Amino acid sequence: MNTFLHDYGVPDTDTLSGLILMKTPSRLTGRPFFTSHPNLPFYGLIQYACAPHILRSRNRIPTMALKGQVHYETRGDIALLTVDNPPVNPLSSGVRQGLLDGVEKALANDAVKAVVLTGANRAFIAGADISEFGAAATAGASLNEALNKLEGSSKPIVAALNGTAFGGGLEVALCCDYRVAVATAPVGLPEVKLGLLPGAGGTQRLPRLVGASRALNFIISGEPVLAPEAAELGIIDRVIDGDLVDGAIAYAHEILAAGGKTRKIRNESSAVEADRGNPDIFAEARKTAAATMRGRFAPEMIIRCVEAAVNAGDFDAGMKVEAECFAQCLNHPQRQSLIHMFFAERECAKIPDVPKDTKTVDLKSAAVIGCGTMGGGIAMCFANVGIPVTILEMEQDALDRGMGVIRKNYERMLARGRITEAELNERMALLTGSLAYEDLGSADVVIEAVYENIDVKVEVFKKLEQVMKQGAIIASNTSGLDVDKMAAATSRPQDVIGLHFFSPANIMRLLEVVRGKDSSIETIATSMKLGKTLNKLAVLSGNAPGFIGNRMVAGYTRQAGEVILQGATPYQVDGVLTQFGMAMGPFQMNDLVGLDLGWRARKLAGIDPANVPITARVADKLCELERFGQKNGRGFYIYGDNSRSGTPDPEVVEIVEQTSKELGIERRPIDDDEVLKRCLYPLVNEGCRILEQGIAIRASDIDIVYLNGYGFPDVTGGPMFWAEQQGLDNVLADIRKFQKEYGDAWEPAPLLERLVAEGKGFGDV
Ligand code: 3H9
Repeated sequence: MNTFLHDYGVPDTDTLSGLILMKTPSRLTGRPFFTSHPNLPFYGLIQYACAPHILRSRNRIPTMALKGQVHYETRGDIALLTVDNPPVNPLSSGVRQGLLDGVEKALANDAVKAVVLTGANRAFIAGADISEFGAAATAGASLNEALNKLEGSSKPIVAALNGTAFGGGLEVALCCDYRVAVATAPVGLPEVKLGLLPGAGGTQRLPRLVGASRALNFIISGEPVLAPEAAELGIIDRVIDGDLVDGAIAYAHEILAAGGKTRKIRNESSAVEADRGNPDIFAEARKTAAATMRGRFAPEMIIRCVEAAVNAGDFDAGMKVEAECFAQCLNHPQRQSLIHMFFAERECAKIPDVPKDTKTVDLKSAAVIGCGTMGGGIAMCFANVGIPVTILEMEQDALDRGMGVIRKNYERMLARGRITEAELNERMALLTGSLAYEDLGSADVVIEAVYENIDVKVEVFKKLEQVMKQGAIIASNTSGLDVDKMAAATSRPQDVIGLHFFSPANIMRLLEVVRGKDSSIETIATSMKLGKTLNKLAVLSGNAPGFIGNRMVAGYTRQAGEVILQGATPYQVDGVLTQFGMAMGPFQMNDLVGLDLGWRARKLAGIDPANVPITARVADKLCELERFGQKNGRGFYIYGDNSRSGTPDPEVVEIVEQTSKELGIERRPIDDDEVLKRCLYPLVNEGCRILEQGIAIRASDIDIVYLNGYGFPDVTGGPMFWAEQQGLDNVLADIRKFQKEYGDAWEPAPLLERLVAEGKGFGDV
């Protein structure tokens, strides 16, 4: 019997028993990833889903011990059950068993008339225990048994949501008769973000409660709402002011006073009956899913489940469809990638030599140098979270221009309804412009975002050294320059760090935190915490040219440049990569960033056109024709008025063909498979070097960088995870082939060779 399916009560269907269980050796380790123990098949599945080092670090050793508990006490005629499984109360084995035991105990006690179920810690219940997916068999009740016990109770049960009620947590609440919550409790069914669906009855009970259309929006978006909005939707019966448990007990007494009726959602059918015979609801949901979740597998499964809730006839028939669709999601590679990303996001906050309890500074004020695209965006990040920020420019004109752009950005957000006018005014009031370095001195953190040139930056650091108060963090928003050189311009290198924001800084979630050789652990810990405060995903990188992201992307763009000279067109390359799932192709990216940046830098440096790298020749020619990219409406693509999606231009293809001819390169058809491999494998090869040199702490950190900073598709789990799924041996074989054909730029990374030779994966590094 499959452990996860058993624990969560999903039937072990044929589809499931043929799951990944006995399929192929693990791409991660090269070893078979199933075990011979009859109770352990899913241990293999999770090995497939997560990098092994993550598994090891999470110490998921097979154990029969129950995890988590549910406390039982009585308060008068009410039994109070409190889920306790820190930090976020997932439905681990002990919780499932505790729920079952608690309800049984309450039912057996004649003095108990009703039950209140709540959570200790900061959550009600955060859902199924994701770390149990595929872990060892656990003793105790399955989720199904626990839920049946709750739903079968003859005494009313009130779920009292003290905090997060997500996924299986909300599904537990939906098996209770009534639901109350504190106003701050987030309520949601985020399974879709993990490539799953609410598989504990959520797809069947929610439509019965709120109707199919609302349920579909709620489940497909995966976005949580706060309790007051959940109450408006009809999910929560009452929002409680004051003490939650007291309020819930009072609510239970009201129910008892009114006759003590139970209310089982499974028996409510009016909402779904009203939706029956209305296929538009599902057509609309499919349209939304296609627009917002392109290429995702789970949304269609969700729609089928809700269709079943409406049309299947009875509740149990709908539950059967849900179980089958859940199993398909569980079995899907997208689920593996997305769960890999879930753990990877949490792992990247963990830095081996920076203990969790390292002292950090509370950053209450900030300064930014430069009010251009990057500086302005970074200043907005601070203002968005209520931190006052002083912005320094050299000239009043530049300052006015920069502040104007920030205001325009906020006005655009206002027009789209993303902020209110009051918020716009509050945020603008947090921004102070200045032309004098002295005005920055009292800030807790300063980030320079000046021109990307090491000499310019060193000069800025010398000035900062003079004005910044002791203990302030002095940071550079460099995208790849030497942080140690900047630190050496000060007498306090321990306070210096790189904070590489990605453009547009106020939107992009990634923040590369770059530790210099002397950055103190306090500076590192404070900077990682700052990332969280600014709602960024902070990844620590070592100080090496290009850090993690830009160092890897160099090979990617170089290959894209090469394949178009050898026979592909920019539009073929972009098409292949967007088809793979990238947010945009390399030439679309060039147009977005601006082709003129490199061209101007080369001109400034006086580089002879004959010495310009061949892969930059086409872009330089386009610049000579004043085609700078999106900024002036023409680059590799032509952009209509204010349009961000360009149309291909035959003139560009002619320029590419002409350039091949000038360089004596014979053009030939290059198939899509080769285009894809030639663009993506340099990421993997360089990623291996970055890992081996300790610039990234773990392979999954590289995945995080690529997903959040470079538009790599999340359903692939990032370039390193994706490479393991292709088989590192296959990747290496292709890289060796390319080395023979295209030279030593393709020399395999030693780490890649070693892992393949030893049959290991990145988790073994
Ligand atoms: C599901 O429910 C399926 C069912 O429908 C069907 C079943 C048949 N399990 O994020 P944080 C860990 S699918 C296990 O840093 P925050 C997390 O790894 C599930 N562990 O805190 C971390 O561990 P560590 C649907 C979990 O306050 C620690 O808790 N539910 C789980 O920023 C703290 O997490 C979801 O998708 C879990 N479910 O955010 C909810 N959740 O310290 C997923 C967290 O060792 N979770 N952990 O690194 C979240 O969205 C956020 O964690 C939450 C707290 C909002 C709860």
